[in-house]
Amino acid sequence: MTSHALPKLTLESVRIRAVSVPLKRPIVAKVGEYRKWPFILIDVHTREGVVGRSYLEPYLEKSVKPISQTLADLAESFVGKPLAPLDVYRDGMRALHLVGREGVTLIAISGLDMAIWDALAKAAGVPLAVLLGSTTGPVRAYNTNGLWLIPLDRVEREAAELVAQGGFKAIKIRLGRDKLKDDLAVIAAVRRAVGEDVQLMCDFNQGLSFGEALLRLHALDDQGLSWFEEPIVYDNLEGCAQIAREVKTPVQIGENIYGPREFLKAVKAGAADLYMPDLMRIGGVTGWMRSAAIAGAAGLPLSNHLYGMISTHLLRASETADWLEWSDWVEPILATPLPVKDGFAMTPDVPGVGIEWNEEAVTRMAL
Ligand code: SMN
Ligand code: MG
Repeated sequence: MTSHALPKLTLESVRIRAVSVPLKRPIVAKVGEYRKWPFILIDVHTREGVVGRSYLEPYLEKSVKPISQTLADLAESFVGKPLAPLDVYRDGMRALHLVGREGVTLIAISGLDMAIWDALAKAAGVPLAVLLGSTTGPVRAYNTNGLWLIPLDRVEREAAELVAQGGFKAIKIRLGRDKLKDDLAVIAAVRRAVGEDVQLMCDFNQGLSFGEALLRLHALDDQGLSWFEEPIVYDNLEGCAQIAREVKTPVQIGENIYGPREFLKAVKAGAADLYMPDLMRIGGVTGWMRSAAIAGAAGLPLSNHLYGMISTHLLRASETADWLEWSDWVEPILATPLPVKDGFAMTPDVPGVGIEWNEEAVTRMAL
C-alpha cells in the first residue's frame, strides 16, 4: 500500500478568539452567578489546509485574557511541528510545568489538544469516535440547563420545561440551600412536575462544609436521587471518600480534577462512586482517554462535564461510559448544535468532532 489514510499534518498557526454568549437561564450557583457565558474559540490551521476546532468555557470573562495568552505562547512553540497530540501534551507540560501542572497550564494544553484531535479526525475523514476505535451512535443524556438556586415558586415549571427540551429521562437540580427543608421542598416540587420516572441528579457545587454534608446527605439519602455531586470542596479527597462510604446515594465528582494524575489520586482515595471529568481541566481528548482507562480498569462509571458535542465521541470510546451532561449554552455560536431526542444525543456523524462556527454570531458576540 503506498497511500496513507492519515496524511501528515503540520501546525501552521492557531487563531484564538473569544465571545460572550447571553444565557437564557442565568447560572445561580455556589460557584458564582453568571448572566453571560464566555467561550474561547480555537482554530488550528495546518499547512495541509485542514482546520481543527475546539472551544474552552472559562466561566469568567476575566479569565479569557490569561488563558488566551498562555494558549498563544504554547501554540507558537509548536509551529512547524507535526500535529501529534500526545507529543503536544508531553512537550506542553514540559514547557509550562514551572508555572504549575494544573490551572491555566492544563487548560491551555486541553484546548489545543481538542482542536488537534479534531484536525486529525477530519484529515482521516472519520468522526472522532471512529478515530478512537469506536462508532458513532446514541449517548444517553441528562439536561443540566436550569434548576439553579432559583425561587421555589419557579421550580415546577422549569423542571417540566427541561424535560420537554429533549424528551429527557433525567435532569439535574442544584441543592445545598440554606436549610434541609428548602432542599426537600425543591425535590418535592420537581417530582410533582416530572413524576417518578425521570431520574434526578443533584449538585451541591462544593457548597457544604464536611460536617454539614454528613448531616444533609444522610437526610437526603432516601429521596431516590441518582447522585450527590460535589457535596464538599472537591480536593478534600479523604472527606469525599468518607462521605461516599457513609451514604447509599452514589457520590459524583470530577469537573474540577486537573489531569489524569489527579484523577488517579481521587480514584486511589476512593473519593467518589462516579466521575465526570471536564475536558478543559482533564487534559482534552488525551487527558480524557488516559483517565477513561483508569476509570475503566477501576470499574467506575464515567460521565462528562459540559463540552457536550466532543463528549459524545469520548463517551462512545470509554469503557464505563455513563451519562452525557447536555447544555445548550454554546448553541448560538455553533453552525450545527448537538440536538437531543427522546433523551439521547446522537454523536455527530461527520469527519472530526462536529464543531463549526456560526461566524455571524461569533462576530456579533465577540469579546
Ligand atoms: C456547573 C457548571 C457550569 C457552571 C457552574 C456549575 C455545574 C455542573 O457544576 O456540573 O453542571
Ligand atoms: Mg457540577
